[in-house]
Amino acid sequence: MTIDLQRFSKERTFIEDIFKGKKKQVEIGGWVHNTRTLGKIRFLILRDMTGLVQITAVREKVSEEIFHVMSNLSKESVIYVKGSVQDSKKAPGGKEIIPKEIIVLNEAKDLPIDVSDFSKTELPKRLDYRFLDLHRKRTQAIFRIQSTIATSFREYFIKKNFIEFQPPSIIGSSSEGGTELFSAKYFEKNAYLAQSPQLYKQMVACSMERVMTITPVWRAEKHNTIRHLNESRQMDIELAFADAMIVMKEMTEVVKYIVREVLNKNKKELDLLGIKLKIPKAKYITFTETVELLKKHKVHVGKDDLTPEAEKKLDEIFPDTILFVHDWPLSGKPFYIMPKDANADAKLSEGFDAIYKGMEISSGGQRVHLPDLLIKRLKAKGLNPKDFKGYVDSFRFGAPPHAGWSIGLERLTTLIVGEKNIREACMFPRDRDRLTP
Ligand code: AMO
Repeated sequence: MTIDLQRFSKERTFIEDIFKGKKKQVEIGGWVHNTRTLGKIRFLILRDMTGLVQITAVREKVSEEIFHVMSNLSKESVIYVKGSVQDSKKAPGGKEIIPKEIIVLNEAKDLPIDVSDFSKTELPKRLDYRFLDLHRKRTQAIFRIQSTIATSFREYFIKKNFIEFQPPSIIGSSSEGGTELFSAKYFEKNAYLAQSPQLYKQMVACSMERVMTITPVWRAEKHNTIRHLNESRQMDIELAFADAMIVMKEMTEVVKYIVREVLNKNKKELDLLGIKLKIPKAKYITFTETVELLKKHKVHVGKDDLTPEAEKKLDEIFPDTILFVHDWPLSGKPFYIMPKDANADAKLSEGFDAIYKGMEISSGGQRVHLPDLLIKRLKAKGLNPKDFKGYVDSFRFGAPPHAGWSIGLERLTTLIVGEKNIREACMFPRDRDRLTP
């Protein structure tokens, strides 16, 4: 069966408006969320993108056909309903629909996963059927929040006169060092999938000054962890005439803005997920101070990196805080990060990591904009400056000092929605074992 979709799109009432408005006759469409039988009454909960409403059919008060359809509906079938709105103390939200017409647009049969609010289907199985998992209110809540995060990021920087740019996804040489590259054939040449927009955002900032992008990146990391994906999205900025502290302060402000926007726009979703979110504070601390602090708490720290255990402890010590760990050891940062005070022999760097809710959400810093120093740094990292010639040369013709960072969109989403596994915050994750759907 079908309906005239053009007519319906004009006449349709969204479910949340039934509860807000005074409209008596409505036409609605959506999915069968649940059904219930009570003697001669059939109840149906209908779900659309805005909410749930009860449809009630009492045998003597509706047609034989409607009663029959209501008695045989399977969950997640898609239906069209025309009916009248009636106040009801017993119905959820205080209103129900008395149906005059019901058309089944597509029947759903033998669901392979449980999509109810109390679903116990495990994550891998849910991901095998992600298109159906997206029928769950909980799953939808996560991605509605993710949409607010990405939109707020963009909004914040556009308001501050940044331009949004689109980096290439196929690149000729590594942007983050030699490992972890997916290779691709590009006609006669070898090419790679971009590990980050790093080199391009620097080149653009050196002319346009303030740039931002949200872009997919690919990393062939073989380990399967709950914090890594092989394809993820990065939210990046780059600023000319800036150092590490200037861009750390930008991150403080944008993360606060994002959290405030999620609190304003996603109250329903946060309630559904049971999340109490606070606008974070910011703290700036050096790597050396961090190591000393963690030693006092008997937590192991790497020579030039923080372990996941260390990041967890830092969240216990500084809850609801974006912790910027700066003056990072140079050996632990990529070739493009400026050595401390632009001194080629420095042990420390102008790079930092940002830790929030027990996980690294971002790294960044001031960049090397001086070609000779950049060549030294490439060599020190065991990379061949010839492979980066175009990039190095771009700093020979008027490149100001500059700095920037990147926040992982799925990482930040995972933490804000209180999940543990990053796959929950990626609609169609790509990991070591998963390439479909
Ligand atoms: P980095 O490699 O630290 O820095 O990445 C920046 C942020 O991106 C996220 N991220 C990931 N998320 C999921 N799975 C992954 N495999 C993954 N790898 C990274 C994290 C991380 O903090 N070019 C630099 C940034 C800069 O200096 O501007 C870079 O890519 O949240």
